[in-house]
Amino acid sequence: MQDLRIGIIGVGVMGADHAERVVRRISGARLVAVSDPDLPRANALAESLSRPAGIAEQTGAANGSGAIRVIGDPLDLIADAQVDAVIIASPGFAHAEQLMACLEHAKPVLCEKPLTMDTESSLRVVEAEHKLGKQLIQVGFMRRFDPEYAALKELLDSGELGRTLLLHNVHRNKTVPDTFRSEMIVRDSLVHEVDVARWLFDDEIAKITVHAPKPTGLVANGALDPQFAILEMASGAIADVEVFVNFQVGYEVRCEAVAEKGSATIGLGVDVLTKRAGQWGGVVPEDYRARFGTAYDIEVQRWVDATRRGEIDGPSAWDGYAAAAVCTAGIQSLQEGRPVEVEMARKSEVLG
Ligand code: ISE
Repeated sequence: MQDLRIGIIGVGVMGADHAERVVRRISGARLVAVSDPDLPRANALAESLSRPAGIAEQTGAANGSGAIRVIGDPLDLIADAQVDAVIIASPGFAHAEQLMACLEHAKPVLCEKPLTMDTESSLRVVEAEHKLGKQLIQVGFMRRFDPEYAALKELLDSGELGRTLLLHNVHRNKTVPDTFRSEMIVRDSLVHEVDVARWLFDDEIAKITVHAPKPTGLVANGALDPQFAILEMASGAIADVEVFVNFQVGYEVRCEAVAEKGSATIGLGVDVLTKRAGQWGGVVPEDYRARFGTAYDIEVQRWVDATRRGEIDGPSAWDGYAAAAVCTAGIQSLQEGRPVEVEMARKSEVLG
């Protein structure tokens, strides 16, 4: 079978990380094109990845992949006959149009979260995909591919601990850029735990309350950071989430599930404990690329393998839509200071 020829849209932090992953670590796929409004950035990345690793002066093929083209307009990349499948790592506001173009050209796509910016546009994407009669969209909720989260899911699903009653989640970033405002904390960060709660409970979120304690004094842009969300599942279970994106220390993501006959915690970061200079401890990862590197590798490899079989293997457009509906309600809760019911269509009505 031929290698899957991949085009990546957006080569900022995550897109560049995926580009390197596809070129250096993923089998059965080749990176053939990138697109980014920052052309010098796209050119530099394409050039560096078109060279074999470690040989800076030489140009030409890397892993037998050939040169990586830079295509200015993301819609041209999607339409390009040499691109079989697309990774969207552009900012969320660009996703709806790019996803619709992928559907129009029948291109399988791995789309970073959020699926789109709000409930309505996400539903339009779900409906357009459904009309095609084939799942082409997978959403980049990478926690589902992290070995620790996967083990937690397996344990909870086994029933060994009885029914799961509560989830306590912590999601902390070292810092974020000034452009990262209160709504983005919901739509781009909390959205991960929205998906985790839906996935671990295998249930929809019926109501969300987002509380904003007095913010840290260390952000200049007035963002409400940290935030504390309560997610009420349709079945009556509850998840709470602390999101704190200017924690200063490093990247920390934890999840504790409390069940009828025990609890289980992941994300303690207990790797190598060292003792030196009168102190003991370990390392806090700098960011999500370090913490979830393995999860991203597994996610992209499984997406490539599934795409070559004509399938998806991970969170669907529906999962992206459900998360968008919860985040839309979450932003309203943050603005109005009250719990907000999640408004979303019934799955059976949309997907039959
Ligand atoms: C970022 O976009 C991510 O997806 C990270 O996983 C998350 O921790 C971060 O808050 C987001 O900005």
